[in-house]
Amino acid sequence: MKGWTGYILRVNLTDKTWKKESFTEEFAQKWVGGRGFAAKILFDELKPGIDPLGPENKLVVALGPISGIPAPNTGKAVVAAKSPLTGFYGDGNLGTHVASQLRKAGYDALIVEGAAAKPTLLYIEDEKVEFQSAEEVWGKGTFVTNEWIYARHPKSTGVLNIGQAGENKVLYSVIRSMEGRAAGRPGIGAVMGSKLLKAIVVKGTKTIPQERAEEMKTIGIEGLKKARELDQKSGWSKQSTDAVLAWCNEVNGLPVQNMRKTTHPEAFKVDGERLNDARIATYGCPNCTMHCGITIEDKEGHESELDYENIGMLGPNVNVFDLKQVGSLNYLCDDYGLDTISAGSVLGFYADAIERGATTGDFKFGDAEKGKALLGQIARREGKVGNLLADGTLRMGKAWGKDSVNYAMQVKGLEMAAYNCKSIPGQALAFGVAPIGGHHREAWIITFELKHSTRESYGPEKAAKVIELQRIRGGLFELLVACRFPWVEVGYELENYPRFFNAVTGLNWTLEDFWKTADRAYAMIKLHYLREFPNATRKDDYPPAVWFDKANADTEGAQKGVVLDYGKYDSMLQHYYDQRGYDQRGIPTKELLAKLGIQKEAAEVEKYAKLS
Ligand code: PTT
Ligand code: SF4
Repeated sequence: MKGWTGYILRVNLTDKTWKKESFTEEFAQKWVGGRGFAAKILFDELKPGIDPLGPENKLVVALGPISGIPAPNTGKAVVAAKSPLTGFYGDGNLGTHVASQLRKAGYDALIVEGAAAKPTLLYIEDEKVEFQSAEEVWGKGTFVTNEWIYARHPKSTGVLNIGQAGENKVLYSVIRSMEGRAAGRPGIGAVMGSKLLKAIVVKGTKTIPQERAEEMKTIGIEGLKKARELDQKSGWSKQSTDAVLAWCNEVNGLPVQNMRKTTHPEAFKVDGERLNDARIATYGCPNCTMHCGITIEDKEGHESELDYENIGMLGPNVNVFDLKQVGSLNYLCDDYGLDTISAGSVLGFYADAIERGATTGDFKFGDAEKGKALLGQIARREGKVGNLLADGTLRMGKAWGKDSVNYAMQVKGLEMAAYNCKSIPGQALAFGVAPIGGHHREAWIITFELKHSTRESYGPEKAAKVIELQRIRGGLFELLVACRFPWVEVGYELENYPRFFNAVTGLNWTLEDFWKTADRAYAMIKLHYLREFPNATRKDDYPPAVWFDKANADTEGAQKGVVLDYGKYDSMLQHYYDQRGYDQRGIPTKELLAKLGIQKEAAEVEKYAKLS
């Protein structure tokens, strides 16, 4: 089997043992890698109902057949576990040297099970696995932990680590890597923390197996050059992801004041142009020629790396329009290891709830200083407020009672990213049906919707576009595993990816083959969901109620008075289910599951829930 190392490293923290396990070519071709491997492994190995923060949960780090190989933007890894935030499968994707180092060490995936008795650093070097003490950095932030690790290992080493938020099991804590990389929004950092696993350090000395290595080298290097050319021509990385902020503000799609408003006259102060002006350095993931990580100096003088989602949620969503202050809030999230999107949503929701009288407190929209203090309380789970806010918006809304949950900007427990969709139905659907909860990664339909389609439409074309994007973004790129930005941002052709895959594996796949594997991975995640929530309904695929609430419509501007329409949303959802072959609850039918070759998994789910 070429293209895959053919091995998974299984580590048990409880008894400090490890095993090198092989997998079959059938497994490799069926699940490809990344999210596919993680979803299948966790489905097979986790019993439904287990405590996500208990030793029964497992952390999976999974790579794909092109991870770590010099080719456009392959320095990425998928991290996954049962999410403590959403209660079912959750994952994230981050730039890290782990992508190449774990594969050079001879593994396509790492499974971490059990829990350590003391703070631990897991050290992996080929066939050497060590359980080292991390007591010296337990209680410390991710920046100090990184420095501590890099003082002992070269910068090319693969490093994953957590901050205080992960240690204290904040339900939306992330895993961090390198200078400014982060992933695992649904609390995958808390899973590491619950295992007293402070860091994973990986070095490998082998060659990643490739069927046609010379061909791969040529097309990979060509690809890297092409991605750089396309980026330079388009000028995208000048403002990087934040290029979208001014546009979102213009089209009434910006999250302002806990997504109550969709635009703000001061938004320009935190837009891509201002970000580029304030730039002090640029960072990126390994194997990337279009580095998009822009850092600025924050209010306290720290270097803080900002992306659009971070700015949108920690800036306008909490009415903070001072870029340096947004930088400070972002720096603290990075250091504590809090997800910036959920953190911004939590702060916005808290200020909103105080304003509406749902709870009491002294935090107001626009108060960046108090916001910073709150982030510390959250990361330490300090006091009643810190402890509640550490649990995310859904639990906060439930605790405050009455109709508070309606204002929690989340889907399936995961806070939504920085797109305010009360007048953007397709993107609202994309959030509603994102398999792990309110993530924009799966289908970012907003630009298609506003530039090439009819904004008001709830028609089948919107459902079709969501599926097309899910197959590419949540499928192809999460399975292979590579960064999607060369394709999505600068137009690097999708057809290149099967070429890479075929060169490393010797297979002859087309994009169509990837769509089938993508659909299988999505169906698998739905099976995780149904097994954990046997009473799942289509309401679970709805965005927050407030987006349908006339009283919450914009009071001025081009989208004045517009909110989502319940009946029309529901029929668009039905188009999505029909086109995907899902039943009325949004669950794949037995017929579809058989077509995707996952009857065995379906039978397992039927022990707990009904399939149609
Ligand atoms: C992703 C989510 C995003 S998506 C952002 S900004 W974005 C936030 N980044 C955070 C951060 O930073 N620090 C922090 N403490 N929390 C953060 N939470 C938020 O997490 C990221 C880039 C970006 S920048 C995006 S869109 C693309 N995402 C990709 C993806 O998901 N898959 C893929 N194959 N390629 C991608 N390329 C792009 O990578 P989650 P990164 Mg992130 C600091 O993980 O859980 O999926 O949530 O990975 O290495 O930092 O690169 O406008
Ligand atoms: Fe990382 Fe940005 Fe390059 Fe993607 S484009 S690999 S997110 S630096």
